[in-house]
Amino acid sequence: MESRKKLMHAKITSEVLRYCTDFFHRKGFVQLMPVILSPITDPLGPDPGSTVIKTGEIEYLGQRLSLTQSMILHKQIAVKQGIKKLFIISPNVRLESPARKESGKHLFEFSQLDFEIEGGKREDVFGLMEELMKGTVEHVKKECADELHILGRTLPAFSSPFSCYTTHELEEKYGADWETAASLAHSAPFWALCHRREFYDKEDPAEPGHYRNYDLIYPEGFGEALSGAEREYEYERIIARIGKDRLDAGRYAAYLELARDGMLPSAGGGFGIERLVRYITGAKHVGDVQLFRRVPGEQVIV
Ligand code: ASN
Repeated sequence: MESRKKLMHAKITSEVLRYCTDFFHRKGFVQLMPVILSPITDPLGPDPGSTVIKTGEIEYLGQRLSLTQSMILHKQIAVKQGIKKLFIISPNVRLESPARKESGKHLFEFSQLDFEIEGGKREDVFGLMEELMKGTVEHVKKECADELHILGRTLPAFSSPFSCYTTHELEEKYGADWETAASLAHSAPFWALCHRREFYDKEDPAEPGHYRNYDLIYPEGFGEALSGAEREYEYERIIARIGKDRLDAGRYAAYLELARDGMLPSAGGGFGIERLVRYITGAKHVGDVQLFRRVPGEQVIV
């Protein structure tokens, strides 16, 4: 059964990739190639909830290069270079603590579908993602009906718009660690707004201390699907945020050089392909849907 399951997960992953890729092409997005090594990558923090123990790095011909943690900074640069709507399916390496082994949703290597829209607003991302989620689930139900049946997974049809809460409301109702409890209390995906996060997520100019960002959360306990935001794009704001986060500005020199005369306003987000497949298949652990498992705390076999 285990090897049969692996084949079913591989087929469903393939259908998810096919649907998502076609969807973004249909909507006029340009598909970019991923970057794997760069002097700059997403700092992934400061985030009190983060358990990434270090950024993967190599030294090559005298340059220190990081393994991509997400394509966010390159997405902003691509928008500045004139690509108005873009997406990338990119490998992300996040060297998570072994304590994440049992979370069911953490991997130290996964594929993220990352997208960005020049001049985009939060609402543009909501509309796009809700259509994509519904479409992907319908597509897999149609193309992989036998697999879903054998896996014992029934997926409800859900309707737009998805429910929307601020993280302040969620914390009040479910406690500081709201994600799993709120996810368990829902049967359809929902949006969680306003997190204190990385420097590239826009702080609301009308309400300092509040952020123009969002997470999409899967229901039934599956937790976070996507994170994204409207972006900080003005040089002074970017510098101020990097300073506030006590990041080493020198590490972002190439990005800051490009940002000096301003990035362009944009919004976007990214979601893990494996987490989407886990939600669709109802797998216990996100590593179960990978053909080559990358679960923190587990030995890598191949
Ligand atoms: N992909 C996310 C974004 O676009 C960033 C991340 O994965 N940390 O905001």
